[in-house]
Amino acid sequence: MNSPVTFVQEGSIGLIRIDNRPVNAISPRVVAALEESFAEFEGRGSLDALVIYCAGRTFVAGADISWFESSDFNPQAYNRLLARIEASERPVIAALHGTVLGAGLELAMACHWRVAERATRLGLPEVKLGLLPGSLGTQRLPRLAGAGTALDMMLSGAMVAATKALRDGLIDEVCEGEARAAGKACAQRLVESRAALRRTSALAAPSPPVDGFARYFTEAGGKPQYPARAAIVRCVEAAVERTFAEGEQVEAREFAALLGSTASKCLRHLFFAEREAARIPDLSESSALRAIGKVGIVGAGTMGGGIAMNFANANIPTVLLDTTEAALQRGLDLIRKNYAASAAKGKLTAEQVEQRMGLLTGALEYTALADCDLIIEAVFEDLELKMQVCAQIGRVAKPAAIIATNTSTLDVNLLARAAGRPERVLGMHFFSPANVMRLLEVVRADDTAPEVLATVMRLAKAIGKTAVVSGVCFGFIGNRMLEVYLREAEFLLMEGADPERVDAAAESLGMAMGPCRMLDMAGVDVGAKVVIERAKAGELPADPGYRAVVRKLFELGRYGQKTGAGHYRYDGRTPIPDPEFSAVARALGESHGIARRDDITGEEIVERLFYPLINEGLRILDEGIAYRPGDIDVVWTAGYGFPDHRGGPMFMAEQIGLAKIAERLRHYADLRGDAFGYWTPSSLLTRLVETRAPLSKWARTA
Ligand code: 3H9
Repeated sequence: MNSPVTFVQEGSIGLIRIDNRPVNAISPRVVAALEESFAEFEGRGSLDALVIYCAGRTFVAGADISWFESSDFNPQAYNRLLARIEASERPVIAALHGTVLGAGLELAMACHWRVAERATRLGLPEVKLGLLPGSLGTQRLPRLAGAGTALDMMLSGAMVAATKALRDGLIDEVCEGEARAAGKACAQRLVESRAALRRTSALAAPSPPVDGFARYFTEAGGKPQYPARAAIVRCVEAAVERTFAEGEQVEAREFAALLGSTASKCLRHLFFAEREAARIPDLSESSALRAIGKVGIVGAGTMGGGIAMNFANANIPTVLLDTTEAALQRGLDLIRKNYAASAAKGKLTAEQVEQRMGLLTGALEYTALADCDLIIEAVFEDLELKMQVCAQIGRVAKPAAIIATNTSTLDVNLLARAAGRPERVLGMHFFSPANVMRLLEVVRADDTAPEVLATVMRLAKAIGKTAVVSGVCFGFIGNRMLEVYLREAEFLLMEGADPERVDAAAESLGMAMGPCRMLDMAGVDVGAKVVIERAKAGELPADPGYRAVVRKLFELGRYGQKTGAGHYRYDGRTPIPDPEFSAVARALGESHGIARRDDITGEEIVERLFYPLINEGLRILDEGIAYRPGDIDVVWTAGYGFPDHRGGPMFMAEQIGLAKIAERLRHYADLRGDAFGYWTPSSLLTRLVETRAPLSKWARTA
């Protein structure tokens, strides 16, 4: 196998080139090869300087994250190499391009000079993996850029532009051309000027941040589920108060502790799960992809407008269609308002707002969609209406166009047939607000052509979405599991647990918002209409106690935040416990023969909300609706506020133990009766428990 690192000599300059695609991640193999190449430079005493650069699209974007899972992971060899590079008596220049991240930036900071192409972005994103920079980033960055800037970068994990990095002292030069050539030119200049070598570890210890460490500790301590945050602050404090060597020890200790933490394991799992989700098992690499040069959206409401913004943001011309001039104008005005809000926060310039608005065209006639490559219907969630809209789109769309429905629950196979060309149709389920939420469920219908699916998955990435493929079933992956969760929340309410207790229990697990507050925010009416339609279609148990709460709230006009009352009363957006709701829940419980209990604990609430949801997730896997457990984790963490530090419901299930979950499901079946069958452990759960097979390794065989 070719070495991922090569050394060449050009005149009196040595060049080390790292080529370990896709992102030149540091692995044991790269460390060994780098050591070898650096030794070669050290051995050639006639050379004046060394340039380190990378092939491909980026400089080193970090350590190879899969390396952390191996039992012999140890950053020491890499750290020693960085110390050796820094100690070199001849100048070593890092020539940067692409995304210089984690161990890559740590390598750059160990060099004596850093030159970066203008489009380069730099960052220490370890915190997003529940880690901290473990190759002296916590010690070198504060010395270069100051403690405050270092803390901001490491606690956010965000990338900074080369121009800002230059202002902050993190790099020394921004070049216009290619990094390699600029690196060589720097090397020559440094040699000629006999400039003293600047070793980062030898720089004076940084001053503390302007407003001290207390604020950072308080903020980090407020998020104990993310232990990396406080650990980062402690490391920077060590950089300020102690010697470099002592700081090194603090960092090593903290890094080792985080590596074994549950939060980090969960976040690392999600990193790979998100990328794995983009791979479709039965699609060949060669599935021909189509360029999407123009998009059409039917329905200029909140959803349609939000969807349109995604495309305008990605510089794709978009036609927005509605039935009346007034509806269209309202939609466009709302988009402008959203962009103006971003501009007010400094996220967009006035020119960018105009440029994006300029990409949006309003239309009243379907013929305006004739040259679109992708047409998404985003009309009201009503099967009849959506069938009509799909049929109309099918009549005007060009033959190669892809037609997508933004339904959140309906049968995509029916809509695909209504469009008259089912092989060109799939679901694109955006989450509200569609311009903000990063999840996109891509629904593969029975006849969807591989090329159509592959094209939409690639497009999803281009517009910054985290896409997961789902098969066709009610609610797809996310809403089908949500139904289970909300149903159980309702039974708890009717048994006497108040909304605030139900929400507090869900939030104690880490959910962004408990089920009652969430439904009040999303709209009780929206949830109720789905339940009512499904009941009409005979898809729900006939028992009138089933989902009785949402139906009653709808009947009472308690739609949630928008009407000032739902499960709570609202003062603006602030929920206030409401005795009127408690009376409603009590009356419902009595009329449906649900026994009232006053011994419901927080633990019971958590188990009853999440264990049936996990059970449903396993059914979804067994039926082939989701390809893998990680896909379900991505749906719930990216779209439903499930805590990422728990890795998603399926990853959490494995941590809890599948046998325990099966046992508790049976316990609640005994306690509550199993009239609806949902306390019965699913067949996959039973099989996994019996065979003691890990869920994470499960893969569909059919
Ligand atoms: C670290 O450095 C610790 C050190 O301080 C101390 C220890 C020594 N490892 O995202 P993409 C793969 S912690 C392994 O789709 P993009 C990725 O799985 C690390 N694999 O592309 C995918 O593979 P596939 C700190 C990695 O253009 C492919 O590359 N660094 C890694 O949208 C393309 O990735 C980070 O946390 C990795 N580090 O975005 C950076 N990175 O095609 C994490 C990528 O088989 N990475 N892959 O699915 C990123 O943020 C983005 O990947 C990046 C490119 C911005 C680089």
